[in-house]
Amino acid sequence: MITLKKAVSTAVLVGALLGQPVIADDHKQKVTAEDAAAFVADAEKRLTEIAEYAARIAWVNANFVTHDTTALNAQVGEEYTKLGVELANEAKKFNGLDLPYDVNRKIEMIKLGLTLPAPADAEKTKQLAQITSKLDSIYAKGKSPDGRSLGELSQVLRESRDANEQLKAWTGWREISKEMRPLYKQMVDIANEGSKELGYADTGTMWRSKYDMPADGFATEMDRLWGQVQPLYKALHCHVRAELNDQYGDEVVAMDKPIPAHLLGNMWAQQWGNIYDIAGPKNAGKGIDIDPILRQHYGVDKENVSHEEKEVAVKKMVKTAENFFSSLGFAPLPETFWERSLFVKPRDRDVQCHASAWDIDNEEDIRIKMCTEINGEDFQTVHHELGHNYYQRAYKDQSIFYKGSANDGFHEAIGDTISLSITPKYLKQIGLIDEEPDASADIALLMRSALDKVAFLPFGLMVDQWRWKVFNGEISPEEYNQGWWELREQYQGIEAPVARTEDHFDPGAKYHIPGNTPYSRYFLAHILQFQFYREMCDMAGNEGPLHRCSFYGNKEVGDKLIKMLEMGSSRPWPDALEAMTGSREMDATAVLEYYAPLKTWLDEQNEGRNCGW
Ligand code: X8Z
Ligand code: ZN
Repeated sequence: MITLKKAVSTAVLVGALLGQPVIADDHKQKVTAEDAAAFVADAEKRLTEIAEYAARIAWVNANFVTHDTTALNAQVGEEYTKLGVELANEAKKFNGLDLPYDVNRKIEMIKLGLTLPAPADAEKTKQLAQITSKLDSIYAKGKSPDGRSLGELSQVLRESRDANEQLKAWTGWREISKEMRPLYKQMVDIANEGSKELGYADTGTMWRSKYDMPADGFATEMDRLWGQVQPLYKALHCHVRAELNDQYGDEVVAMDKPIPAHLLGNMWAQQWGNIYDIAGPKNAGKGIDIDPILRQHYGVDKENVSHEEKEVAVKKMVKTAENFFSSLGFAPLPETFWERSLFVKPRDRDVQCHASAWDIDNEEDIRIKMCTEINGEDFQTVHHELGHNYYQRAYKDQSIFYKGSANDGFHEAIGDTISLSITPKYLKQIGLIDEEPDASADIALLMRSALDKVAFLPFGLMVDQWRWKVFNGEISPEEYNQGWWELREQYQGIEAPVARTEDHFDPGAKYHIPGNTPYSRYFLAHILQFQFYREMCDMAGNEGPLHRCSFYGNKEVGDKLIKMLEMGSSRPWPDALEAMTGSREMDATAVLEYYAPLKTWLDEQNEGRNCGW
């Protein structure tokens, strides 16, 4: 999450210049372009004032999840939504006026600013804020019936190879979200009412209107990109299922059915890198086993690591990520980043452990909040979060309306683009390994990466498919869970390991559902990061295979990246994409190029197998 959820999201969103619904204008009073400019200037001032205050409350709430901080968060959320709705309604009166570019773009941003608008009814606005705050806190405090945290349960999925143990962790976590169901339904109803008042058919339509194109066009765009990568996903799925079948037998993993969701090394089966030991190639060269290397490098390769030692190690790992950005020409992180961030799960209180990056004052006060572990997964996540922080700092001199990324997928892609450059060559350069494995390790390296990044694609797509259908009523509250599992099966080829009922609310066990963070951004980021990376590698003069390229230390590449980040959301996203890559279209061919050797290898392995589900 980019944070300031409620607060900064107004600034983060991109105006859908073409995607606006037609709103009848009764022009009772005559308004001019000057009025519009004055309105924008006033809105800018009011939003800036509340943003910092709301960010501080959200930060304290996420770092100390208690009854009182949750109440305070609801209160400021209510205030913020009220202002957002008031401004969005007022903005309508300028419809149809011929306005200068910036005034027009900012007005579109105001109309689209909120993630969950409330209707102009004080009681419902309050209710909505209380519900969303409560959902957040249920997730943050969630424990399985036997008292285990998400971190502990995730460790079982990551490390245990006992299907029963994994099943217990999987079902245990999903008990936390049962109580969310009635709240979620109420929230959907109120937000839809709010969206309708602003002129959108429903909240999902409003979400899809934030991409500088018509809402329908955006859904088609997502399908088009998915179509490009689907054959690669299907090949990976086929091979992984066969390997899981080898490990667990026909009883647990059938060769003609979707894969049971508890065996993929991750609570949501969204990234599968943790089952590399099972799914990795047996007959190809050896890759790099990064977890023990990191533990050794950061000094925690022993039993009984104290909290303090862990914090020191994590800060060093964050320093490594900072160093990559510095090598591209980004200024170092401010001292306050190190003083104010939360790096390790505290021992004595509830925090919102889901990793996030924050920009508290829209200037220099950037921070991360992570319950970091020293392992490959969090090594990547640290780069991901810093990508948000460097983006935030790059656009700090823009208007509050342009303090956001070109589209929300760009924000999610930057840190990941950097971490695609964590190649063996780079690891050797920074002293994590002594020798670079030769080309015989390529399939192993690509498989490790694909288990995370290719496996993620259909998950990245289905989460909002579900929400769009919930918001437009295609999935009714009586079918919340069934609808979720149908989409999981359709897109991912995954199934629940045990029967689920409408007593459960499995979507709620994924952070972004109670947190109301739109999810299409992550799907886009998984395409865009390869597009950016390919371009940056070309610039760096890479001549070898794409997946071996690292642009570490290349200031020319950094300069180009910084220029795009500085644009914030001042221009429609195709302009930013063009500035960076020369193309105005999102395009998955770089994903296909990156994994091409793996695809060939997978197709060989899959010969004679019955793929699909
Ligand atoms: O939520 C995140 C980041 C924070 S924006 C840690 N991610 C998605 C997830 O965890 O579900 C990154 C990848 C997808
Ligand atoms: Zn993120």
